[in-house]
Amino acid sequence: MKRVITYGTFDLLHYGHINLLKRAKALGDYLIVALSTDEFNALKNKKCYFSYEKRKALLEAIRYVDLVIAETSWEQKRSDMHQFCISTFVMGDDWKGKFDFLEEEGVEVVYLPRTPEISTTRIKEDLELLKNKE
Ligand code: C2G
Repeated sequence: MKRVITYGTFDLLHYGHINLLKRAKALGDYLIVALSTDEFNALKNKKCYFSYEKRKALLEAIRYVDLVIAETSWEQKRSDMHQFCISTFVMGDDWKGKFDFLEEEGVEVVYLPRTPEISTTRIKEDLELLKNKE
């Protein structure tokens, strides 16, 4: 059983997130998503539209996702690799190089190309423009 993990906020879930999760799952047999809590997002200076519970429910409905756990700190990754018997750690390549240290824990670190054009920020900005046009 090859277990894969990825981390993120996944607010206003969109096809860029789905593309990432689909490719991450294809790297193994079991995909865990460590979902940023509302409190951790405050540390990341991210204001979410959906609460943790709603973002969790959305992710759990995705066929590629096998388990959603909480991401509560920057420091939990090393221990997560062992606690969840992870083979492969995956992130979009906007994080390229930032988590290479996890190779010291015996896991493969993979950065996947981001899906261009789409982001939660872009969605919010475009909606704001639409609202101002009304
Ligand atoms: N992503 C992507 N393509 C996009 C948008 C996002 O591949 N167009 C990927 C990101 O690279 C990330 C994942 O989707 O791997 C989740 O994106 P965010 O929710 O923005 O995650 P982030 O806030 O970067 O949190 O400890 C790590 C952090 O929790 C990552």
